Amino acid sequence: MERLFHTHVIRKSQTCGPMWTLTTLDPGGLPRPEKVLVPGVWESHPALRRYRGRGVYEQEIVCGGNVRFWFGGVSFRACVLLDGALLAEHYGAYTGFEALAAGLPQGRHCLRVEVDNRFGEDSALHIPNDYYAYGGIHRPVLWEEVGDAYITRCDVTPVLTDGGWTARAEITVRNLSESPFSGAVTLRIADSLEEVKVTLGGQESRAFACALRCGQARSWSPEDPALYEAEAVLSAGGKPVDDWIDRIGFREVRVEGRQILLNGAPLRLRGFNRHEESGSFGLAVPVEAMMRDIQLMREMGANCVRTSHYPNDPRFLDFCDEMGMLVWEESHARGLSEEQMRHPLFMEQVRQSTREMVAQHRNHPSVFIWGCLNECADDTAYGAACYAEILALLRGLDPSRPVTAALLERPGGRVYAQMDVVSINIYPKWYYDGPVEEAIARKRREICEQGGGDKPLIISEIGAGAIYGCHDPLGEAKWSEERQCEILREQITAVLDQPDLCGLFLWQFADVRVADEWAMKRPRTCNNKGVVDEYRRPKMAYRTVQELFRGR
Ligand code: ADA
Repeated sequence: MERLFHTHVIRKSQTCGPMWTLTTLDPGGLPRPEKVLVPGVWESHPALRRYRGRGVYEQEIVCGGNVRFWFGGVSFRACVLLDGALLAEHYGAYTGFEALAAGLPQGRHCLRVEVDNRFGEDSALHIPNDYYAYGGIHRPVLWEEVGDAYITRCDVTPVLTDGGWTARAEITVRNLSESPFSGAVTLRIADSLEEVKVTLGGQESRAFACALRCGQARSWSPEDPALYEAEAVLSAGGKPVDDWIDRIGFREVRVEGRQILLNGAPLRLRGFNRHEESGSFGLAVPVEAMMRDIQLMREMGANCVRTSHYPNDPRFLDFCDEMGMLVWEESHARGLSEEQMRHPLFMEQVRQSTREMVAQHRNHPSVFIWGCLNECADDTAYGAACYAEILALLRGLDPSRPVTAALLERPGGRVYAQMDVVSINIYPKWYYDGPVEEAIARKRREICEQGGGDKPLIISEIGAGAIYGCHDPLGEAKWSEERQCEILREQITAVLDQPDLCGLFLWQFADVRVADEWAMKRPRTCNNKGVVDEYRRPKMAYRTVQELFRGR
């Protein structure tokens, strides 16, 4: 399933069967086509552990009429063909996309997805980096039969007024036919219902607005994550023709002075950075493992997670909604210099990741803040202009959430004043010596000088490495579990002791594989700063974090 609940009752929607035929096209691939499981990354196949190249996935589907395929995530270039005709192309592993085939004759059709994870000139965001750029169809694929008019989106924003909650909605309807469409769309949330007339010209797509009073709705919060179904039904001539079901929660996020308020109460963040990766499954994290990750983080006393450094699987966000885990979600981009930001495709690829993230995930109540451009060149005029544009894009797409960006610890930052919440990544005791308090104080001074002193401040990364099973009873050797515990103790205590900080996201929840090009900086070709290793075996730091997080 693409989500953790049914998204359609009227529309015929199903997941493509799990077995696909994979043919690899480049050296180091498979000698002959093989059956593989989707979702999955090809690195899970023992023979393709280090394959970087092209792979063709094929499957036969019996369908007809207007068929809408939905790809939750393909890493990281995709080209979709049906019976040899091109339906869609997509760049970027971490957001979904549609491929539409209109007016198909009923019968067997060959769906072919050409996937490519080679680095190259056309890729500004997927580059050799401190996490792995996997290959494959790593999230579910759906196929749906739709009529000429169907719902493509339903955005719901909870608004708190004197009389309680109101749900403001925009429902986008698309008409595939050349002739005009006229009908109605109804939106139902709990006991409230609202109907809006829909008229569309030939081949037009448009959003229709409505507002539902949901005065009695319970608020969503980490302690009581109350969820509601929002069901939009499109009808023509009084008959239902399509539907769109999502889950929403009523909560308000606001910045006031140096605090982030959730339903009026200040947030104290104690959480983790987490890459979407799990042991031998790579980027195709099974749902069972997603849920367990949240349980592990919760058991350590965390109340939030940052989806570093890209949008995550919507099922992970569904779990967070359900379990009351707050989420910082960010669009894709990590650690790019000004030169890399000047890549001719850089901005367009970041804009696309940002637009798709907000369009696809805005209804998740757990997402309390949007982020972008982790550790890029915020210290140059050109870089700062890129930040300004993407922060403005985020605000324009969704004015209901604050925006931020996790910035590298270095002097000369120019974008603090442009963010609703200032966030910094710092590694005292790991990359350099000196007291943690001093590192924070130094950063604070700079932020104040650059116009960000009156804003909330989050330590978006702080942490230390340890190789699972590596011990030094004296606690002196870096990479030992003992030393990691010591450093994390100092870092966490220093941050949580400062009441005017909003809190921290530890770097990181679990060890992750990194690009081969990073191997000389990263033992085991992994980023080993996890509190658990890539198989979720707890390091000694698990208990340390638990003691410190739970004690607050
Ligand atoms: C940065 C970066 C992370 C990771 C981390 C580290 O802050 O944002 O992706 O690379 O450093 O481990 O050094």
